[in-house]
Amino acid sequence: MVKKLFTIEGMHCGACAAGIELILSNTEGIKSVKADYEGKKAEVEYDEAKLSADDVINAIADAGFGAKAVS
Ligand SMILES: [Cu+2]
Repeated sequence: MVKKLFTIEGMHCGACAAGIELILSNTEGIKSVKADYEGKKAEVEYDEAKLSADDVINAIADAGFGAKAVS
């Protein structure tokens, strides 16, 4: 498992953050998600054997938001 921080674009309220958490936590390979609307970021814990950072970014894009990995 790795924990990675992503910056999120397009969240306009706390419900957006909750939506990201819900969608990502239902994504295979993702263990936990903490989305922060105020901070415009999300911390995602995922199985790097199943997903890459790009896969996480794609899952966030499918939820309707832009994401970038924070290195
Ligand atoms: Cu919203």
